[in-house]
Amino acid sequence: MAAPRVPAPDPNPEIKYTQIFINNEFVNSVSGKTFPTINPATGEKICDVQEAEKADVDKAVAAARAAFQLGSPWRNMDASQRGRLLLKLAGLIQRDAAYLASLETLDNGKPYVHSYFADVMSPIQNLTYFAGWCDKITGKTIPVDGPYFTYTRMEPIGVCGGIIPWNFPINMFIWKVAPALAAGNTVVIKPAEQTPLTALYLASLIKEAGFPPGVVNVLPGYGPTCGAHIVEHMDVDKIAFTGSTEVGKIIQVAAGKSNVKRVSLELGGKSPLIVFADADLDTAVEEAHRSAFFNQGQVCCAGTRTFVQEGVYDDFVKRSVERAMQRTVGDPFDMRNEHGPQVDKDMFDKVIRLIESGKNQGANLQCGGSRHGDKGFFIQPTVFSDVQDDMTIAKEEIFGPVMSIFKFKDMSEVIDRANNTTYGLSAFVFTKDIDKALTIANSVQAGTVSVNCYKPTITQAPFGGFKQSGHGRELGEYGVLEYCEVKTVTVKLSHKM
Ligand code: TXE
Repeated sequence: MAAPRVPAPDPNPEIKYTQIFINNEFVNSVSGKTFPTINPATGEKICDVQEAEKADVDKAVAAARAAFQLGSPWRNMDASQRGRLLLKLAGLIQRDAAYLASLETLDNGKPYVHSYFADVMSPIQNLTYFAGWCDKITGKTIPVDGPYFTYTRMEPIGVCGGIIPWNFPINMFIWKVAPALAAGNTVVIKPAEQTPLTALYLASLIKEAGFPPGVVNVLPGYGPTCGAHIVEHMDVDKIAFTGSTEVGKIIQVAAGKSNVKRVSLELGGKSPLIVFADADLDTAVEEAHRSAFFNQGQVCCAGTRTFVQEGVYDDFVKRSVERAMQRTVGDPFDMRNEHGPQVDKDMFDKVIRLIESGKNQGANLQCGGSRHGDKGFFIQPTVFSDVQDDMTIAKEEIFGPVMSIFKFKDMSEVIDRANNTTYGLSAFVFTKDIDKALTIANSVQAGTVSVNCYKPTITQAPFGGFKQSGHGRELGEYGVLEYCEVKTVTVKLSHKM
């Protein structure tokens, strides 16, 4: 199959929208405050964006509530028409694919080709998938005792708050908005403060697609102010959050303290990637590399603990180091580069601190280990071997381009060690033996398991965490059901029938 053609990037995309989006209008913040967004490849400011705080959240929630009232254009709309609007939005994203991918690369720093596929093509697929759900979210009839007719209705929950991170800004936006709208909810969404620009452009496309005012509202701002107020708001019915476990815990408490709003959390991970000695080593090395370094390692389901069986350990380390050293790092608009900067200075500092801890605690630094270049937030692809389970890099989520390789002897040992973490998002196993593959698949505490591939997220299949990686599921049928309330209706009949 021929590789899909990627349109050329625009390294200087015009910044069209920097205001808050409420009721299908772009407006300034009530306080008049703004905040800067930075180009991670240079460390320079791109522009200032209006900063939403409590008063802006109140306005947005009121707009979303009004749009959700019974009798509103949105509530009266046929489900099939909701699907057509989602498809229209997908078409507009496709029309502006090169622009959106360029804007994302500018704001987030990820290589343009990755912006194009992971943050434009993938969201289009998601929208198309969830568009199909709109008129297929059905209830049941239930054979109850006595002269009654009982059925269930799947109803929208109401005003849904979305709080999203910066690692896949467009994708995360669509993961929250598409299933919420498919189920008939309205949305107030806060993009991450590091990457507000594509969310604001998407807002303009939502208006252009024809969604009624108030159905989607976009609030750029900071977590402890804007985000926290969405979470504690008494008129928000559900929060869907992707981000750190630390903030996930705060959100769950705040939801409970306010109005017991529904919560779904997709948090961090420390996922094991297990390579048995009988694995196809070429595949295992390449997929382990992709799993550790894709998106500069800023992936919640990255395989950040690479367990390799002793017979192939040295060979695997050697080949993984060669592959990491070939990784092309630099200007994310240059389509030859596979690797860009970390998203901001805080994340850069965190990753460097964790790399230093690996060096200090005795892990064997095979390559990388420092910053790349002299501007922006680039870090060299880094490989540590001889990593021990009690080292900080074995326990903390690094969220950077660091592969940590551990040695193991046998099945029961590797299962225990794989599960010895507070997280439980994904796991990966490489072996030619179906018995070993399924033993691992059934034993690891993880929401998704990939066998002989790195495939943690699939549009049609549920994704989410065990343990402190969160709860609730996104994508697939489970993803849309997270945005529904089940109502049971019972009708008294004159006699049993
Ligand atoms: O996350 P935060 P940060 C992990 C990863 C990373 C670490 C910190 O290990 O290094 O988290 O990243 C908003 N109330 N992940 O600081 O703070 C915030 O504005 C409400 C894994 O970026 O959790 C942003 O929109 N909202 C992860 C979002 O939460 C709050 C992706 C995420 O920010 C808030 C990102 C508050 N009190 C980081 N505080 C994944 N699961 O993919 C912050 N926010």
